[in-house]
Amino acid sequence: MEKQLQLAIFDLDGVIVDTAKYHFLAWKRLADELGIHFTERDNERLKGVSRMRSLEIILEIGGKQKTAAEKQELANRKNTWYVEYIMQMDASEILPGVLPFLQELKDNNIKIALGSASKNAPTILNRLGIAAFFDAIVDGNLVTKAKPDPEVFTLGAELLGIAPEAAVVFEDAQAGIEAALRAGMKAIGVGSPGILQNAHHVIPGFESFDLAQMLKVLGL
Ligand code: B16
Ligand code: MG
Repeated sequence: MEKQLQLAIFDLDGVIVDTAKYHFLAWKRLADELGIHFTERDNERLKGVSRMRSLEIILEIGGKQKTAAEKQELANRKNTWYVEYIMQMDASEILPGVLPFLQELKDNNIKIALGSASKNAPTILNRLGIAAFFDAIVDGNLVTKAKPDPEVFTLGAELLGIAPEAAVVFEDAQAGIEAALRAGMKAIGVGSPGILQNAHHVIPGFESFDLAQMLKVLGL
């Protein structure tokens, strides 16, 4: 069993915790200052997307043009507010079933990695009190290429010396499922099967999901 599956890689936002609501509050505050009408529906387009690309999408929505220096300042301003929100987070925000699943993986000597676009990932894991579960943390500070590029997942496996075929990725975004498949890894979608069509399997969340089920749905 260990030979077939040695590593589980987790996306952060939408899989371990729902930070999208805090991203929305901070982007909304920035959009209001810029006189741009930005809705929760628009916010869906920002999930899994980098900070700078998210800003560019909002500017596109508002039909605004900014210089590179102005964009950097706006992205920094949003991030300052976002960090204020996430500093209030605690373990109660870990999505249901995640903690026992991480513990079960650890108890069974399956390595755990993070594969997230967020530059704030280490802060969030620390706030949630789960940083110690992770054998490798690959985030927006380490990789430059956004999902669906596989870099964020391949780097985690490389750091741990594990072959991609022995890794499974948990992802809530279609671009992340594609990245996992391009990396040659197994992909389990977290969310709706309608959206995450190419995944090997889709679960609604980690409640009532365990290692035995994971191996079964992956045919291992
Ligand atoms: P930051 P994930 C992503 O996290 C979020 O889904 C996305 O909305 C955000 O813009 C991105 O991280 C960058 O976050 O501004 O904190 O660097 O889903 O890849 O875990
Ligand atoms: Mg995500």
